[in-house]
Amino acid sequence: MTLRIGVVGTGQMGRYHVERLASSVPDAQVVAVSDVYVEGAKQVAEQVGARVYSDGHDLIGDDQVQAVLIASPGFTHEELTLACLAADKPVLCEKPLAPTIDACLRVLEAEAVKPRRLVQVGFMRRYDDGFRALKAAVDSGRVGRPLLLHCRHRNAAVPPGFTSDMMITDSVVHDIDVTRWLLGQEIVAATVFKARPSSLAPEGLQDPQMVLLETAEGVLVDVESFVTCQFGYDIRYELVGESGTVALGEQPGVQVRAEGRHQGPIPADYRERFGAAYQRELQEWVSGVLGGEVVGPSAWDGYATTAVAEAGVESQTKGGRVAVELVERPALYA
Ligand code: ISE
Repeated sequence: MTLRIGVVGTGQMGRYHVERLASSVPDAQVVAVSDVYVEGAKQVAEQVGARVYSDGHDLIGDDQVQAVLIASPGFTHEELTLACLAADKPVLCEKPLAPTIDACLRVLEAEAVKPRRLVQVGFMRRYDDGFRALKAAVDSGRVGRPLLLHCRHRNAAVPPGFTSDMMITDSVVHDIDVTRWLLGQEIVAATVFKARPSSLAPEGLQDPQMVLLETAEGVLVDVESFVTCQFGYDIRYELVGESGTVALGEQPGVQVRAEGRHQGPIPADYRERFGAAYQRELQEWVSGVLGGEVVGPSAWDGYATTAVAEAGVESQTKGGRVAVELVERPALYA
């Protein structure tokens, strides 16, 4: 059985997903693509023999499209996801589910009345071998009850137009998701601290920042967000439990991370670091949809992370600790 997929958005991420679906997800066929920049969509469509639309809604309405992957900019996610729900089509929406809490809640409300889940949010770290090994080690109880989690999230550079609040909503949002998934707890507060800005960051970008998250059971999580670190894509985690630690991304011996991105085993960006995870994310989504089940990160996960990110942005602008209050979790996401 083959799943016929329509991909909305053929920018960097959309193209990347189309190529992967076409080359390495055997049960998937990309039958349609759309982008407001139609010329770009045409180029992508030609590579895989797909139909082209300029409007994502037309793609969603195409009878040939059985499931939709949304990789257009975040501000379009809400209306496109709602359109997929209205058409009863499974949808894999790149993060964020939507940029505001209210928009996420509208998606939750629309999905919560359905008999089964249709929405999956693209938090790909959950599909990475290393992150799965980290979770397995924590769940095994080998290091005891989790107390602290240290996260390092460094990007070599960011595209033009990347703003200080996007460091939370586009970047730290992954660490928010990993925290909730790894610990199985919601986050109840966020505080953002601004470091002395790097002279190598673009004018006006507050880089780096330190984000302190507090979970419902009192685990403290610090996230370093440094998006112009120059040397490469450097993702590290260390969980501190009552009787030990589990680390991801560290290697034995002293590691000097400097002197150019090509030195040492440091990936250049998230596509290189998480290539296998993206691959598994797509494969498991396609197999799940074909089997009638969507089990990956849910609209609830999308809502909860946006709620924490919004608290982070409020702390960033107004200062101080901002509490997070979630609505009651609908039964569909129990
Ligand atoms: C991307 O999703 C990532 O994985 C990166 O870590 C993040 O910093 C980047 O801005 C994202 O778009």
